[in-house]
Amino acid sequence: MADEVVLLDFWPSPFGMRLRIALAEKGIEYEYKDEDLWNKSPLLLQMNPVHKKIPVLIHNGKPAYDSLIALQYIDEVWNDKPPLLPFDSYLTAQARFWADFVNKKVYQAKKKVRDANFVWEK
Ligand code: GS8
Repeated sequence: MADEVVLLDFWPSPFGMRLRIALAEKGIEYEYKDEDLWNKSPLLLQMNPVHKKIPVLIHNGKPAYDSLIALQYIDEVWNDKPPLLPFDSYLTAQARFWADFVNKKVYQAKKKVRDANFVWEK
């Protein structure tokens, strides 16, 4: 039976983009579902009941969430395709560091700008 893969996402999300790139790199076919984050679908609430956030990767009915965890899941499950992370442990550690840095610093900075209702044009 073919794998059933669904991605719950929101198109501008950098976290969703991670998984879209990973799925494309691995050549995995999937169904894309764009969520309205102001009116979350019952499927999102059911699949990610703890955080209620996108992205969620649903593989044969089972969810994997938090983009970095889902990324690792994709890499491990579709291991017949070239790996997403380097074999070298030091390079893998560096890649993980920068991914975590983006989560904690870059995204938070972007959120502060957005929340300050910054006006670009006057
Ligand atoms: C972050 C997901 C996230 O913030 C990950 O997957 O890496 N650490 C997580 N998702 C946001 C959309 S991206 O701006 C989200 O779902 N927000 C909805 C909410 O907070 O209710």
